[in-house]
Amino acid sequence: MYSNPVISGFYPDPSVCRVGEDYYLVTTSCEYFPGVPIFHSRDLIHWRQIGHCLTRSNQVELQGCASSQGIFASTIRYHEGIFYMTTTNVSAGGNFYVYTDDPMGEWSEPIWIDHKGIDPSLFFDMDGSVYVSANGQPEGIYQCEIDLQTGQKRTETRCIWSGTGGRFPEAPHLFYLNNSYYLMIAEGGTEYGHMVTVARSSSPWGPFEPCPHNPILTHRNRGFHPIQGTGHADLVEAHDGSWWLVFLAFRPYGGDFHHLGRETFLAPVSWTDDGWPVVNHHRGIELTMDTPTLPQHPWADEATRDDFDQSILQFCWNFLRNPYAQDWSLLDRPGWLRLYGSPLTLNAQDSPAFIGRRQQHFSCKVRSLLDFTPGSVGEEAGLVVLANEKHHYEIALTYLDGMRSIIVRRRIGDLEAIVAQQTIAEGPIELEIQASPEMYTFAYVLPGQLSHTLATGATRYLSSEVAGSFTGVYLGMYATGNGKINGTPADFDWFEYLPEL
Ligand code: 6LW
Repeated sequence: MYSNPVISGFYPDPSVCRVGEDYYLVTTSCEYFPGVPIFHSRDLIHWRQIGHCLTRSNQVELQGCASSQGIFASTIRYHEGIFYMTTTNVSAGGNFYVYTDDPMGEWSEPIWIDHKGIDPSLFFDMDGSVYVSANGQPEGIYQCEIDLQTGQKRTETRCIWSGTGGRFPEAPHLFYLNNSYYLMIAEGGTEYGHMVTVARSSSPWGPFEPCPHNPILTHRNRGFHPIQGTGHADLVEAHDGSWWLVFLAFRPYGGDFHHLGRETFLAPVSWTDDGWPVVNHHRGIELTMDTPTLPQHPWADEATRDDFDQSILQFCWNFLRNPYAQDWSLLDRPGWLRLYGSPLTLNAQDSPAFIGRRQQHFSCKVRSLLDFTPGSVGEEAGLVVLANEKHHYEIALTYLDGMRSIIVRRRIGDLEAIVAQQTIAEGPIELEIQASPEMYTFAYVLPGQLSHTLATGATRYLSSEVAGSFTGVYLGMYATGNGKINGTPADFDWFEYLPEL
């Protein structure tokens, strides 16, 4: 028995590999930095983040990239002691891979692959050949052989399969099993029509014979099911010989709106007598999966409070695009996270002074103690619920009419308005955002006083359907000078993320 999703929040397009009894998984990160989070598990159910594959700006150029662009789907593979992560920067450079012998450490500089399309995946054949497959145009799965040292092509690129007729054939992964080459892909696009299909051949170049019971996974015919968009999968044989599929799906709320993003799910795989994969005995995917599992190996719960007492940020924290070093510090006021607002606001397709984490639960509360006295008009700092630069809600301290004030602002597309404001006494203040499945509630607490609610904002207007995003909602801290250099630092003493299960 286990619960799905196994990694909640914006963690889509999961790819997994096994080394002994250890499992490693990576997901897409789009415009967020560091890029490509990497997780470790001993049972495929409980995952702990162990770092990121792209931690240096010269590995991942995200400057000015559009939201929901940047880094797309990644694949992780292990070969002869080395881990390889292939991915696409759709905003700068295209397909590349990095490698390491220690997934908890630093990854190499990018090795670029001369292959168009997205969703590159490496396959190491028994004869030492190394193949890259990815999607391409005209729609299909394209493949070439490469030199692993240089990324240089060794063969021409050619289409090896175009799928079963669904749109957007993508997310290819090639496997060698039972004396056949299996090619598993996604079709239908990363939304309600999403599906996983598979084909096999005696050669890595095909021709590929489709599985008679394709799609092997889809929820496109399960209207009103709490899980939708199942697709973009990767397959792994566990250390006990059982087989498992990791894949993305999302959990809409209040009709067809999902704001937590595409998440990572898990399902058992069995095989037909004639060697075709079957996902969860054709029963579809549930939030509670009643199936035998590997011996479970839960990790200690993450601390709900970050006191910023370390000199480095915890793995859950992300910047928007490549951050400006002068915008933040954990050292200038030890024990506090200090943000220096720049002229950039949350509306900028750039890197404003923002540090945030993914919302991973429909119901949760975030709180933070902010010490900030705006020095001049326009200076602002506070907490934000962010879908992208055109869809965000924030509660913040600023100067209004010459008075230190607390505001709540909502931006939905090209509608932006301050929906609540109050003058507020000097001194540190606790800011709170209470999230329920359909609503955010913004409040503040002054020392020794009760919580004071200021305003609300509906979750649906930050959903992927409304915001047009590939990502999910982030909850974070920010500062801005609203067009001017923000001279006054904004100090956050701690940040709490309190899931309500
Ligand atoms: C991913 C691709 C996709 O690379 O979305 O819609 C991209 N399909 O498979 C980003 O998640």
